[in-house]
Amino acid sequence: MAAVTYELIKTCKQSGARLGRVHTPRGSFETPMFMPVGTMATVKTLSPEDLKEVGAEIILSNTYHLWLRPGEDIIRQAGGLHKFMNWNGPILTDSGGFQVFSLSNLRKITEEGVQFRHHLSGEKLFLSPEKAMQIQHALGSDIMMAFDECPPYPAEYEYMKASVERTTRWATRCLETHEQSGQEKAQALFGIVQGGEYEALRKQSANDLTAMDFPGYAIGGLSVGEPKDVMNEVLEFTTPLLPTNKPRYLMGVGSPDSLIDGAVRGIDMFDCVLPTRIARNGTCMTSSGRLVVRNAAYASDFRPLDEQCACHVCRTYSRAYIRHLIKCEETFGFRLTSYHNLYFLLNLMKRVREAIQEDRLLDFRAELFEQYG
Ligand code: PRF
Ligand code: ZN
Repeated sequence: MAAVTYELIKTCKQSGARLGRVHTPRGSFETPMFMPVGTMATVKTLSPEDLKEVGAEIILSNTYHLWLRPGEDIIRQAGGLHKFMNWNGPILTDSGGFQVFSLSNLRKITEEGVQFRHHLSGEKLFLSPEKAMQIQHALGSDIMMAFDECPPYPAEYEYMKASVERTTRWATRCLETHEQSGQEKAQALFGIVQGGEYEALRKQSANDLTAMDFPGYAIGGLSVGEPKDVMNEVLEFTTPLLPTNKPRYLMGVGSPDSLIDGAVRGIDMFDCVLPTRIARNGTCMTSSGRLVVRNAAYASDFRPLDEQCACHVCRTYSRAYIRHLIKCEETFGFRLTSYHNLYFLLNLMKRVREAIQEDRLLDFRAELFEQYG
């Protein structure tokens, strides 16, 4: 039995979205699900207890950052990432592929891997499929991601084709490293479908990766600057290429509208820094759209961030108070907005699951878009 399995509960008759359950060695969660991002082994400003309170059931962390600091040996010595950070629920780790491309300078891609310079110190570093797997084995995440290349948008067809083929060869090397590690019952490895906006390349990527029988598949290379309708179109022709008995994960997507649009196209898992990142610059997700609580308009507004939200922050603190804290750069202010934004998104996913259960996800989508603006 694989470390991670997927159970399809039902398909929404109105939208085609899937209600399911993912089983991991550290518990199960219902899908569609959003994963908060804990890059540095912390979801910024929040404790594991807060994460449980806002409804997080699985979190994401990053191979790239934890490899550089504190280094995977220290996390191995701690007994793995779960113990190190005191989060006992499932953890998914990204492979570092994407972070190398988005953060580092002067990278050079070869068949062997990626050579690059540290985004802060300038130190010369090298990441390969084997290295990315060794680090993820040391971290002990429940779901590990294959090492891939996420090309920029737009990329020429010929470049994308060569890149997709290399990403597939890298996935084979990740799988071989995983099979030799003896960790197959404890940790699952997901493949990542690439191919940009090119249908033929998504097809090639999905066919080659599904032949390798990963326990789950991600769709990478989206939300990299392409228009929204391009992303939706790519999802429309890509998810049908993936097996129905495995989870599908759309990487790096987390705006409320995109979560629903992804679910409608058969996506089960999402992650994004968006809710926590915008929280730290004073922007809140609410049922009537984004609210920039740091704006002067809220200086003496004693209503909650979102009058329809039942979270602890909305039941306790005012816009005026939170605006004051954020204007003063008080860390408590960032904590309050982060808490609310994650509660808001995780609650949205819960409502999406209820709507799927009741075959009315398109109605729910219309209502939400109407209100959200
Ligand atoms: N690959 C990996 N991580 C990612 C992406 C990807 O393509 C994306 C794309 N939005 C986000 N995170 N490994
Ligand atoms: Zn709230």
